[in-house]
Amino acid sequence: MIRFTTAGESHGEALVAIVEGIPAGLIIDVDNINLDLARRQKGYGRGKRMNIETDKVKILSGVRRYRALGSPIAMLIFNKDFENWIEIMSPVSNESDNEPLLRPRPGHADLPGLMKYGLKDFRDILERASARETAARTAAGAVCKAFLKEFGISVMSYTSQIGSVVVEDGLIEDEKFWSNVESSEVRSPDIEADKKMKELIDEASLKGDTLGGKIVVVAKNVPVGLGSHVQYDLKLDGRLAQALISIQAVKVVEFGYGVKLAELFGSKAHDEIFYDKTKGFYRETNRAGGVEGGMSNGEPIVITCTMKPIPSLVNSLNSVNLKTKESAKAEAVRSDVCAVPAAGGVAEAAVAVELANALTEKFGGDSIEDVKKRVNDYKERIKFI
Ligand code: EPS
Repeated sequence: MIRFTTAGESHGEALVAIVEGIPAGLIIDVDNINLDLARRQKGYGRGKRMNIETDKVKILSGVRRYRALGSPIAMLIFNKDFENWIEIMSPVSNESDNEPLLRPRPGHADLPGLMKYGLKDFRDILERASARETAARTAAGAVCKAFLKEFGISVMSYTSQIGSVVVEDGLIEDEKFWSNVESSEVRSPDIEADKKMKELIDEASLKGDTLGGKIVVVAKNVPVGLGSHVQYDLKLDGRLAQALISIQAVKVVEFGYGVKLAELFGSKAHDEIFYDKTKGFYRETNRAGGVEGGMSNGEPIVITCTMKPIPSLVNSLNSVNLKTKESAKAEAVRSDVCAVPAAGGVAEAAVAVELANALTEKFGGDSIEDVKKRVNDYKERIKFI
């Protein structure tokens, strides 16, 4: 089983990720993890915090001489900004004379968190609720991506919508498509859309407003049969959906045609099955998005995530002062105008962890060579059933 946990507050000293279950022998390349962290920091519409941080991981355990030991891999990402917050965030002193945050932001964890945990200053909630935590998830995901790569499985993402600007076609088999994505500041495959998205982000920024959008995550070369139809919590789509919807601001997760399926006749909603002597079973469409009956079906897994506009607005929404109970504008805290491009890398990480977990569930873990052998045997068995 591959699983991970994270710790850390946005302006605390560091973020922590602990990944368990990575088979021994897997090569762990810190530079690759750092590349994913850098991708997460980029994106048109990011806030000023990203000028302060240069996220890099320090591996504390579970790796020796570049190879996983099979023991928990603990990783640390220092928050450079901590030095500006030592007084406010110190776990060992009470010297700060900072006023508590009292005007909760609608759409954020501030108010429900404060009520649930019986606290008085909603900084105690926002620090952990912040999307800063996704840096730790990205590090965990990068380790899982390295594991998946051993089996030829790749996980990529692109931005398909920001505000009202929509990218129509996802030519996911086209290499140019992906190189456009990686060179676009909004991770759009379409140069025209890239321009319009940036204009819209500028407009939102000028108005003190924010923007959401859609990300498409694509996992290729996933073997048939990850996940299972036999129990609700084994279904691969259910597990992927949970991992993705837990990303800050993600409100909708769709597989393949997703919500569009509601308007179609059944005859146009599924992927008919064909057989060819050399290819074996194949499909001409991928409306299911690579998952049928809670199992991967060998087609690319295609998932669209909708992200709401970030609820930290410079031009704040109406709220209430927790002390006086009078109407007041919500606290305006530093934030991003649009984090959709950054969220692509986070969504890749979430998918990578779930796929890596499902892979070890089916084929076992412990040693990377053992897993490879079992995957190859299985692929041989199902080749021409
Ligand atoms: C983020 C760091 C945060 C925010 C953002 C994401 O840094 P700071 O609060 O110091 O500006 O920029 O978090 C949010 C959007 C949010 O609502 O919490 C990051 O590292 O991604």
